[in-house]
Amino acid sequence: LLIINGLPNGLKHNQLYMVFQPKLDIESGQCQQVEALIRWHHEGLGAISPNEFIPLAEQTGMIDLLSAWVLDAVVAQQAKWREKGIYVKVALNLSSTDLDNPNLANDVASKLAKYLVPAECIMIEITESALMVSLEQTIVTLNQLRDIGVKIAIDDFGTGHSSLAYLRFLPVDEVKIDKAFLDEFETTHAAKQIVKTSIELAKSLGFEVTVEGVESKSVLDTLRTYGVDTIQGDYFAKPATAQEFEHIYPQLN
Ligand code: G
Ligand code: G
Ligand code: MN
Ligand code: NA
Repeated sequence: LLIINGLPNGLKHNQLYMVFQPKLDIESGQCQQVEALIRWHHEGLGAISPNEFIPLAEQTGMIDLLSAWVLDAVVAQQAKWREKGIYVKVALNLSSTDLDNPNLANDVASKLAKYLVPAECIMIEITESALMVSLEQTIVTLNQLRDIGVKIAIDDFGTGHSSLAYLRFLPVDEVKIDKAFLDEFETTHAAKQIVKTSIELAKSLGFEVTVEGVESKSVLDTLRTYGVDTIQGDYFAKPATAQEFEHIYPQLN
């Protein structure tokens, strides 16, 4: 918990920054989107994983501060890239607390206006479990975001308890199959079947499908036969700083 008390100071002293992992179109291999992921290089402790500090930020209420910073950083970066002729959508991760905030859609709209970035350039990834918290406000917020033109992706799909049958009533554009299934993909028949049938059902219900955690060519080749739209994983590209991404971007197009 002590770590999280250092967050405001960390933000002030530029210890936090975003990295970007390409999401590639499986047909063309082109990078039309990236996922923005936060990193914290703590002055005393070195790199702290978001797996550690995001839950703490949520518990302490500091997530508001953090997510506001992420939103600003992502949209500002988006504007810089557009000036340089790099046109990629950026997906950012928000937590359930953010979706419970009745001002979120307004905050997003103001940020887009501030940096003159079109709403279609931004996607919001929310976990399945976030959907289950405070459902009423969450649905209101999601609909407001869709009205603005922001796309919504369900992250870590398959780990929570939502079903695709239920998701089709929500303003959801994309489903991201959880990495956990990919870890077992080649060793466990069940994991493979879950991925395969989730993709088929999601596609037939009209969702875009991303598979993340792709680490090998053999997995990629199998996924091609499943009809996935977008793939993300270390096999193609690891999360990169904005500057690194600008260097690899031409090779991904
Ligand atoms: O990038 P990495 O694998 O270390 O991310 C670990 C977890 O932290 C993932 O579940 C990811 O969704 C989450 N995460 C990464 N960046 C952000 C962020 O900016 N905001 C939120 N809320 N979660 C993030
Ligand atoms: O929970 P969420 O989907 O937001 O988490 C995304 C995280 O997954 C990112 O931090 C990213 O670093 C990680 N990730 C994406 N692809 C791979 C991969 O192929 N291998 C591993 N080990 N991690 C990955
Ligand atoms: Mn994500
Ligand atoms: Na995920």
